[in-house]
Amino acid sequence: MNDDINEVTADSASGEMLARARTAGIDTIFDRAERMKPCPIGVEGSCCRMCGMGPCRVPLPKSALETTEEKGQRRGLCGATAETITARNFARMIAAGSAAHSDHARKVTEAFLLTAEGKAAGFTIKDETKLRTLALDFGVETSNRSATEIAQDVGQKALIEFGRQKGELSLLVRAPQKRRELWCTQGVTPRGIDREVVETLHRTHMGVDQDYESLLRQAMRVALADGWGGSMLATELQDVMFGTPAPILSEINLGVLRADMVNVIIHGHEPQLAEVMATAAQDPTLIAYAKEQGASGLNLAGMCCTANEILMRRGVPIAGNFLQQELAVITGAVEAMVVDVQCIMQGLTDIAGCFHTKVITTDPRARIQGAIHIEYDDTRALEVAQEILRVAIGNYPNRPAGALIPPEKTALIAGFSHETLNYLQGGMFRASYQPLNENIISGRIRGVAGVVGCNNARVTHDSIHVQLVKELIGHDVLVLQTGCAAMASAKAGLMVPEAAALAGPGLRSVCEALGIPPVLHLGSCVDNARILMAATAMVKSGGLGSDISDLPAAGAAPEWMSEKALAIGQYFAGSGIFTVFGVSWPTTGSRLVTEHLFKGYEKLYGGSWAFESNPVKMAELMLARIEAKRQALGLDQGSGRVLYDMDMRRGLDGCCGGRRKDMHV
Ligand code: SF4
Ligand code: MSK
Repeated sequence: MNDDINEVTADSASGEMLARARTAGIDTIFDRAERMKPCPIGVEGSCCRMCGMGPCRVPLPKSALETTEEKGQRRGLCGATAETITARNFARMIAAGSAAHSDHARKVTEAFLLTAEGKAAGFTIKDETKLRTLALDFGVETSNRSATEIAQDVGQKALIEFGRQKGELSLLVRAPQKRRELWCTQGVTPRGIDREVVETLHRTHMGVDQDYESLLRQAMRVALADGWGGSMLATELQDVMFGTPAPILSEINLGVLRADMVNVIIHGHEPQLAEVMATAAQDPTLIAYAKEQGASGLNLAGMCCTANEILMRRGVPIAGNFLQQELAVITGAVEAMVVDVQCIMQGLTDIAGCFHTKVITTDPRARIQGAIHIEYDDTRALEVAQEILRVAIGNYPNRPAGALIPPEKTALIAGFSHETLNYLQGGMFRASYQPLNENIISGRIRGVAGVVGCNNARVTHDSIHVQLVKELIGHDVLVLQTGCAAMASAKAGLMVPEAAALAGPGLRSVCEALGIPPVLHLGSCVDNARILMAATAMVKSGGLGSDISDLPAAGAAPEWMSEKALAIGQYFAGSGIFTVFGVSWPTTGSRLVTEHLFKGYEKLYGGSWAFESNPVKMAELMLARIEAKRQALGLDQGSGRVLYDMDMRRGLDGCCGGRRKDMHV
């Protein structure tokens, strides 16, 4: 067991709870990670379990790699090569990640339709402007029609996206024209979301697609169906129903739990139940019941991406990110851990058994042995939320005497949706990405980075995230974040305007002028679609090329663990963004497959993958990419860092020696 807790987690609150667990002899994911090392064959993607003749293991030989691989000597029983096996495993992980995001989107679409039909009590259309914009993308008539009429048509059209058999997904229309043409040329334009997932599973079945380049092409198609399909739909419909996020102040870390209140943590991904629970937690009858039980009130806190959803729209505080779920229970101060889908550790129920915490599952797709199940239903959402809260309140008297809540909590500002970024830069009448582009052109901001993804118990919790993000902002790169990555930065104090002091001089001056942090929280895992929208808006604003791949931008998931993160990285790459992952890389079992993803994709898509576990080197890779793109755009050739006003912008075509011909496209 690693006695140096600083090597296990960079977060002191987590460290305190881990020490408490170890003193009490409670096993956590951190202990299991030390006892059980990853399978060396599985970690490189060299184990095939696609049929009953396997598993076939084709590990990378320590020597004579190229000779062995090129001769195709590493084969499974059926003759499948190491390349086929590795590419199939990779494609399946991406299909699973895409399926998770997209099944989330399906549930949201169903709730949206019920809302439009007036059958989901408690939900309304909160952002009619966004609804009307979405309607245009779906070709839904909006003039002289009520919001509910439009919403019904939008909901029906959205549902069709999942089962579409031919043609292409509707929201691809949002991507830059050049990118859409490239997808078409490469044969990766996604059709229906479900179709791409099913086809990926079919192609990776024993004895079907046995050409690694073809498999990796389908892996791209299914990932694009996630990014520009499932995830984008989820984000858009959630915003319409629950409100488009705007900057909001809140707090994060285990210190948001309250010693004197009934603590309820809501954990998972889908926002519907969390939204109504946030409403129900204000119910005077329930607060009175909590007081009857000896508490001073009800305290709702979030965890993982459900947390991000209700943080972004309601400012509900966050108790922690992925690796803190067990640690929250170990405080002994959590009456109920309410979960829906994705990233919920089965180990929770074991730990809850050591305390009084009730783990409550709410989704029929995600049952856990040892948990209480109270099923959520859109048609009786408030009723279910109230029932759950009553169970939690009734559990308060069972809280053990020795509950220990670490004091750490940090302020953060969240709520930076694509629309907010637009508004912040120009106000209501001149909302635009133009100022951001101009700051990039002038060199005050060198570029933009999306740092996303999970925690991973194989590396020091939060440490890689925070080091990477500090490096990037220190080099004047504006950082956009989602998921558990955003929470790591928030806990480290990087999501308040004062964090601009850690940024390079150019980025600092922009943050100070706008009053924003140098690290912006864009939301949950599905909200990576907001990053795609922001990148597209930058292209369409002009001056930075004609495609996402022209932008001085890069992506990273330094502590990834989920298959969803791989799907995100893949659609980033397919959208033209250079993307670096840390921890471990799942195709090292095949040099050819890895090379295709790291170099071949660059030629095919103008975006590619890279792997680097060291955060400083990871930042160097991203910065090198950003600088290379700046050079390709002809930036930094002379005039120094200046902010352009309107007159200067008008004169740009004539004064830059033709190096910015694309300014007004
Ligand atoms: Fe082995 Fe081929 Fe079956 Fe995979 S599909 S387990 S390589 S026999
Ligand atoms: S919750 S997918 S651990 S980001 Fe979206 Fe965090 Fe990764 Fe789950």
